[in-house]
This record gives sequence, C-alpha cells and structure tokens, in this order.
Amino acid sequence: MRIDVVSIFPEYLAPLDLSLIGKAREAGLLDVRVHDLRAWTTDRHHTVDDTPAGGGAGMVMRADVWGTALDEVLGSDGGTGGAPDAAPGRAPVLVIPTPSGESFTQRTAEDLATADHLVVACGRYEGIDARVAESYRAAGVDVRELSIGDYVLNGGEVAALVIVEAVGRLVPGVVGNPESLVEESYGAAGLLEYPVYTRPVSWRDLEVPEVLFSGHHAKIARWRRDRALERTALRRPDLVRALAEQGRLDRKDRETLTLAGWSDPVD
Ligand code: JBE
Repeated sequence: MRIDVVSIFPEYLAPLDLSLIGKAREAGLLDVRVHDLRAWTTDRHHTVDDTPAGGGAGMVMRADVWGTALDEVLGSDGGTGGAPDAAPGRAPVLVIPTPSGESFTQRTAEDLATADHLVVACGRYEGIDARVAESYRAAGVDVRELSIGDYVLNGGEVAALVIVEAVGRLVPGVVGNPESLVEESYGAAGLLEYPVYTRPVSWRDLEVPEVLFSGHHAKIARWRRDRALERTALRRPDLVRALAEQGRLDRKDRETLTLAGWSDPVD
C-alpha cells in the first residue's frame, strides 16, 4: 500500500519511521512518503493560509496550495496505487482528519486497509477550505473527512499518525502474528478486552486469578468473557447496549451483567 502524508510540519510524522510501521516500510509492505505542503507554495513567504471568508477567528488553509499539492501527490493515479501499468483498481482515498469529520473506527480502518493508495491531508489552523474536499470528491477521489475523537488537536498530524498506524497494521504481513488481529477490542466480540496477567504469579500481595492456571479452556474463556462484560458495562455501556440490541448476549452474559449491577433492559 502506498501512503502519502502532506503537512506543514513533516517532522511531526517522524514516528512513522519507528516500530511496526517503520519495519513494514523497510520490508516494502508500506510505501509511506511524507511531504511538506510549503513545497507547493509559489510566493516568497510560502503562504498556506488566509483569513476566513465571512469573518471569524483563526486562519483557513488555502484551496489553491492544497490543490497543487494534491494534484501532484494523487498524480496520474487512476486507482492503481501509482503503478502506471497496473490494472485499474480501487479509487485513491483522500483522508482529511478534522474534528468535524465522521468517526474513525476500527471499521473505517478495515475499509481503508483494502485501498491501494491513501493520501492524508493534514490541516492546521481552522481547517482546509471546504472546496478542496468538494473538488476531489467530484473528480472521483474517495474523500473521507474523519475525526479520531471529540477533542481539539492543533492540527491533523497526530490524527494522521493514528490513522496510518491503525490502517497500516491491518495490511497483510505488517503484523507478524495475524492471530493477534483477530482477538482484539472492537473485534468479533464487540466487547472491551478482558484483563490480562503474566508472571510473577504473586506481586505486591496481588495474585494472578487461580482459574487461569486451571488448564480448563472453557472455564477460562467464560471467566474472560465475564470480566470483559463487567468492564464494558462500566466503561462503555454503549457497547453492551449494542450487543443487547443485536441479540448477542446469552443467558450467562445477562446473568453476569445483572450481578455487576447492569440495569439497562437487555432483552
Ligand atoms: O480528530 N481529528 O481528526 C482532529 C483533527 C484536527 C483537530 N482536532 C481533531 N480532533
């Protein structure tokens, strides 16, 4: 997969050289390129922003600079991930991190992981002139305005790191043990992960729960599901409600939730 990130702070994306994503780049699984938006400015001051039309606080990033940059980075890519001779595949995806976007979730990451080419446009200030998203959408680019959460960041760079990591690790071969992709939070179960333990068995008068040494796989699985249900009910009642609505809670699940003080109608 090819991923281009465009930002006025390319150094902000330095963590992409590290760890799992860095290794995947070295292995040739991910072709990640970071670009400085100012390289596409033509004026002496390398201006990328201007005052908001209609007034108001802050600055808005100019459509013309972004247009020149994105035309080049999206290139002649007709959905081939930039490979000129490849069969035309999926349209390139233009990701614009913004607090006013749709929620970025594991589902979004799974979807983006099937693309050949992602371009992430990091805005600063009060965002990017809205005509940029509009124009590329009209040109057939799959434009996604995405929010990683309901809080305010100074720009899209940290969100871009989050999105590239979440998507990149789903690309086949990037995570060494693909089984670890299956069992995770927001995966099949729709619950938060159960608590995990390792050695030492006794630490500061706290013991690893006995059942985990029983060798009884069904018992361990039930214990883990119960703990997952309890913590999900406490921390993310929305997820428990969703499972209840989908009829994905069995009798024992409902018993565990009742014992944990869960009082939402679950059936
Ligand atoms: O979630 N986001 O993508 C953001 C982008 C820019 C600023 N704040 C955000 N939350």
